[in-house]
Amino acid sequence: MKLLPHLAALLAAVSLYFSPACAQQHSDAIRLNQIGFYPAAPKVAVIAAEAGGAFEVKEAKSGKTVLKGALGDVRTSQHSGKHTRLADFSAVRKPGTYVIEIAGLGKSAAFSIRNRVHRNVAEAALKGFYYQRASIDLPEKYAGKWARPAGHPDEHVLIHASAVSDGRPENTVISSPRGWYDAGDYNKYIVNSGITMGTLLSLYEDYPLYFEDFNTNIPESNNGVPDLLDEVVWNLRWMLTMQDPADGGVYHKLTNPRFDGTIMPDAAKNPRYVVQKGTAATLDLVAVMAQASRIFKNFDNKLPGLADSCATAAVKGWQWAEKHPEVMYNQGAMNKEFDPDVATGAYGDRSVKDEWIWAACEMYATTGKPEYIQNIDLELQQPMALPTWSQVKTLGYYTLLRSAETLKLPAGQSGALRENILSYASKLVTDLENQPYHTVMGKTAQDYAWGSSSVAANQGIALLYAYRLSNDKKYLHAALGNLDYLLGRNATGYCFLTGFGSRRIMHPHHRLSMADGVADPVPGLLSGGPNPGQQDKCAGYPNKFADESFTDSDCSYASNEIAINWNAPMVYLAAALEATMK
Ligand SMILES: [Ca+2]
Ligand SMILES: [Ca+2]
Repeated sequence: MKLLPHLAALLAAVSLYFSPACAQQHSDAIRLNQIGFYPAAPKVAVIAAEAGGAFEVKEAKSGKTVLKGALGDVRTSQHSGKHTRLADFSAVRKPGTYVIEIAGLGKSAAFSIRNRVHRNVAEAALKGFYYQRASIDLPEKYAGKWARPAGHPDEHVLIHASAVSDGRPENTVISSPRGWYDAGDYNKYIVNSGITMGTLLSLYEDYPLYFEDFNTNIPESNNGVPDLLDEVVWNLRWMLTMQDPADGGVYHKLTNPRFDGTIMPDAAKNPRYVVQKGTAATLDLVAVMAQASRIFKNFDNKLPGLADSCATAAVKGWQWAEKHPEVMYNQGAMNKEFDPDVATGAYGDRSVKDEWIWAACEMYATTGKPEYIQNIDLELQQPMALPTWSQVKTLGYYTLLRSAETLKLPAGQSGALRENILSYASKLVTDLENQPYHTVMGKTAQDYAWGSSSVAANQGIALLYAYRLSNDKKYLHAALGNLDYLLGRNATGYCFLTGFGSRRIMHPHHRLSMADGVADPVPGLLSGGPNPGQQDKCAGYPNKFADESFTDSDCSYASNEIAINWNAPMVYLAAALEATMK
């Protein structure tokens, strides 16, 4: 059978010819946003290798050179000591598909220059939440090859011994369906839902018009409510069930005692509990419900009564918190006192000062009643803190700024808010021109915290607020730079959003993606990103450098898990830039 090798060679040649994207091994040393660039935006690639001094931008199809340029000066990474050089091709503005070529290194993968270049990214990142939905079938019509039966109906959830109250003794059954799975696991946590919902609701409030025709092909598409809000409602209705109707307190989480194995949701049968009420969970719920009530007031004909339910829940939660101003969730202490022990994500917090600030700002913005902030130290003279699940005061600042005119905030207060955000943004962009990947993200090793991708995205959001306050394009461009970071211009060379890029995340720590038998991971999910803590001790980390401490392995919950509180700022950054850049 002499023919066979020839046939194989011929087929290989044919496939090489017809799939140029795969045919030519592209150079991994040319790092850039693997999706593309807006025509008018700055465009930068980073060369992470020793290279000659010149680069060319070529049309991908014709190979025609459209720009020849000189590489920038050598920059040295503060994390690894490695050298990089910049290829600035901002001058190429004509829409099209291009590659970058460097003598001795080869070509980059093809990328686009066009308007609305990140629209698909923004839509997919929001659709990522649909794939995380508990208690509902995901049919092929909406979920494609990731279709799956419903899991975790959560209609028979038990009151844990730590959560008993008058009228709800231990093992009382409550119904608490819907919501999103938090991350790679199947539990539902109020605290992490808080920042996630706040970020998505703020995105809507900041860019309402943009979401009028933003369709993510979900069951609620074309129902007269923006799909962003429909997705939020799936989790909002779950959150409402987490409040004890008798006293307004909110259970910290709905959880298995132990994590499920690597199984599909419909195969999970372990008992589920709601555990101890706490001040952080309650105030996070207050903030979300207050914000939701002012938004859904405008959709009362489509979602009758929802805004009122949210407003009532917010007030009841606030009253509970006033009586219990500092009940902390301490899982270790809880496990000593009560059974069964709970070993899932703790989301324990050391301070609820910031939760008080956030809830107070949202209550004030919704009701217009200044008494909500009267006894709260807003900490406006302190440096701004980037939002994380345990530090949420800045979500309140964003809301106060957005509502400054309607609330008629005193000039001193709105000035302090403005100064707070602008001075934070100004520090972010300082020394940008010396950074190895020319990004705000990664200036210090602290940026590479657990879930560092969300640091990049949240910095981008802060920069966008600074841009809208100042109209200074350096902030807009730095925000874009952090999106470039997330989509490939980084020290790992990966595009961190599943389903996108020429160097893709294929093995996130995500039970759904691991158990579904589909090779491609569930799309639209943001990988956590580099984390030098390397707490999972997985094999596969290339080294200990902060900016490279990443491995695309499903064992790597420390660098390659996904989480709703990381996806939300990704949705915000991509959609807000789309709305701004067009
Ligand atoms: Ca809709
Ligand atoms: Ca806190």
